[in-house]
Amino acid sequence: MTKKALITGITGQDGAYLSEFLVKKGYKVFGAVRRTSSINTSRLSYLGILNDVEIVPMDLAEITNIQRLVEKIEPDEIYNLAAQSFVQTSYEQPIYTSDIDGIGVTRLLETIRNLGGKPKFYQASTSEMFGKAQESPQNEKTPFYPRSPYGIAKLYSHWMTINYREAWDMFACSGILFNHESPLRGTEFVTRKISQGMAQIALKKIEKINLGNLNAERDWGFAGDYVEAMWLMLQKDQPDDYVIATGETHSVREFVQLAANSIDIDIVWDNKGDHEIGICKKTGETIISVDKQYTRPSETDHLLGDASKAKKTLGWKPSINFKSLVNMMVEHDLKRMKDNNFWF
Ligand code: NAP
Ligand code: F7E
Repeated sequence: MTKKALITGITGQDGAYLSEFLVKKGYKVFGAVRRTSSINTSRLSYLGILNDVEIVPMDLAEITNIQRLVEKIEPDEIYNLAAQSFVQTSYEQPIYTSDIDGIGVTRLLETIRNLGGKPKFYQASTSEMFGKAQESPQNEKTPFYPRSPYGIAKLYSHWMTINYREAWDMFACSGILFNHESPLRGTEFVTRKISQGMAQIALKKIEKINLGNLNAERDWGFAGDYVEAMWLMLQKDQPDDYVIATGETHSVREFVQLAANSIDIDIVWDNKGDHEIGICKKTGETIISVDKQYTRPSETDHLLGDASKAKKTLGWKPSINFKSLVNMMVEHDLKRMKDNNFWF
């Protein structure tokens, strides 16, 4: 029988890649979309799968909506990817972020519990829960120390997912995913901001990119690899939680350097802290500046994941390395800009 999957957050980066993955596997995919003045399905169109999924209206703020929808669709698997996912915004909208990223998950879990606990459930947890990392690398046993309202809301829903698994015997998994990026990444996240900025510099549309903390270190992987891990978790006999990461960490400065290399620019760094600049070696022009508006009130300085458990138990491993990821993102942005394909 055809399996049915309900994906919340289908209009986002991961929602698009997961839809593509599940459609290829033969699933009937339902994609929950919240009401906005213009429905943003551009990522699904970009991957050429908009007509292969069924869009259904659902907001994580509204439990009656969730209940009616899950009851009607009777999915075999629910992937909860919907969230206010931008850390910086969570400092300005901590209550909204807590409601959607925290309580919203409990709304879904309660719905499943009331329906006898049938659909398997995937929760999009995050390395932001490690925040001020207590050890390095971080694995499933590393103590949490979130540093933002986003990380705290996600930690609540992570524990809720575990609690519903233990209390109500539900098949609920939490994937602790480290940063994963792609050409479909939102333009406010640092990787895409850099790849898009470099493409604009190459085509002489802008002169420089303003960034925040260049020293922050992240374990960056490719989103297309990470959605497979979500699916693998729900195919096991027993539900569990898994760290998904590449096992390599790089600074924002390194990302910038490689992205510049992709457009044949070598960067020389000058000054320190808030006054640091990145200069094009050939022309002497400043192409990177630090702007304090992009720094955070409390930062997650260093993340490095240990995905040994996922490798051993799920047979999962990443296929794209850091350098290829950076090149892929800049190349896509260059092509889109040359083609005047402003889908983002
Ligand atoms: P994203 O691109 O920002 O997508 C978020 C999705 O959530 C969008 O489809 C958005 O809809 C939807 N959404 C937001 N508020 C909603 C609400 N109230 N009701 C229903 N839908 C709502 O995020 P992503 O990068 O794909 O990440 C997917 C999930 O993984 C998120 O939960 C994120 O927190 C988590 N995560 C991401 C990473 C990463 O590195 N990407 C790492 C760990 C965990 P609109 O299109 O209408 O805005
Ligand atoms: O920041 C620094 C910034 O916004 C990465 C989300 O998907 O991954 C993502 O959260 C780092 C931070 O992602 C700029 O301070 C410097 O240290 O790209 P980001 P994030 O905060 O790591 C986790 C795993 C999630 O779960 C989240 O949903 O880069 N940084 N300069 C900057 N960041 C931004 N956005 N913009 C800058 O100009």
